[in-house]
Amino acid sequence: MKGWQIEGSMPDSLGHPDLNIALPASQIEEGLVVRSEGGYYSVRVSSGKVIRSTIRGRLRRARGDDTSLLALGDRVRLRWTSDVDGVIEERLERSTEFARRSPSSGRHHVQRQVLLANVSFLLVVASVVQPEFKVSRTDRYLVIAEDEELPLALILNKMDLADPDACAHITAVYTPTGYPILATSTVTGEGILTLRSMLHGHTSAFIGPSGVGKSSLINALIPAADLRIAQINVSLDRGRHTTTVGRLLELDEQSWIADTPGLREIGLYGISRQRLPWLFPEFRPAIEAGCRFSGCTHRSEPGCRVLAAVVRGDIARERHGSYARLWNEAES
Ligand SMILES: Nc1nc2c(ncn2[C@@H]2O[C@H](COP(=O)(O)OP(=O)(O)OP(=O)(O)O)[C@@H](O)[C@H]2O)c(=O)[nH]1
Ligand SMILES: [Mg+2]
Ligand SMILES: [Zn+2]
Repeated sequence: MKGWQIEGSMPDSLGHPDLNIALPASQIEEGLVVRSEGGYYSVRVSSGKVIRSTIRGRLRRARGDDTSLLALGDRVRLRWTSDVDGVIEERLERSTEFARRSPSSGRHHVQRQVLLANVSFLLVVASVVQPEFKVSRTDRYLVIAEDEELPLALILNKMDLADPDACAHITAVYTPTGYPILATSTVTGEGILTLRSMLHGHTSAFIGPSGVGKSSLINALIPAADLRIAQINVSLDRGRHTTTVGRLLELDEQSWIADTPGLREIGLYGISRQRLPWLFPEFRPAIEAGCRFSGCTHRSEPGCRVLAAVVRGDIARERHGSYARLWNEAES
């Protein structure tokens, strides 16, 4: 089972319920989920110790439409069952969530999967080549992050392999969004110091497709992390994912970074067609100014200000193309 997937049946409690009730309150501690895998969670407590934990059955029954009970970055209350094991009693309120449509959703029963909790900064990582940059794929991540109102930046990695014209084109597509764009290379070290300063004081997450260099970037920032990275640069086998379990790593006392597995699928959850255009920041001035028709979907209607902005070059055609594709997928 992959780190994100906390599904299926688990024994109701691997702790001892009767014993737990009798334990003194001092045995309960707050902690941070730094890893989750197959129904087990690694929870870091204030002493720095990492406790292998399972989850209380009661929590599992309260999950509603969420396929994930806990996500990387969750703060929890944990009851120690030995000096290395514990049971999670409670999930504390989240300040932010990053969620997708669960890949195990049925046709009529769409479910949600929270991938990250309490993250204050999302770094959407893409590579200019190997794998090739794709606007449509990148925009899925950006749109979900916008929907959660998460601050974000776009990281363009593998600059050492990049063709300058291709980079200039990508930059031109995203400059109107206003998102910070940072060019990096783990080979030449380009952008790594800037990246480090951007992350300070945040709980950040590196998200993006497999093979773009998320783990390599984290290794460049935290050499002691020694994360597994792909052996070769060109991933011909699209099924290969080097990171299979998300992990939260300490950058410094005030900063954490989540390494996440490249996602094969990243579908929208709970985003309506009405909301979608607002999730493209460079569309907003045109939407606010008002199109000729009040119910304009900004795809092909006459008198549409969004389309006019595309023609003027204020919105990149590729971004509008992403919008049109996601519109088909969004909830009507
Ligand atoms: N040339 C070049 N190669 C890089 C760079 N960054 C990473 N790579 C290589 O790209 C490949 C994939 O890197 P990973 O760090 O494993 O990619 P990832 O995004 O973590 O991939 P998943 O864990 O599968 O999601 C590895 O062979 C890295 O050595 C870079 O800046 N330049
Ligand atoms: Mg990785
Ligand atoms: Zn319009």
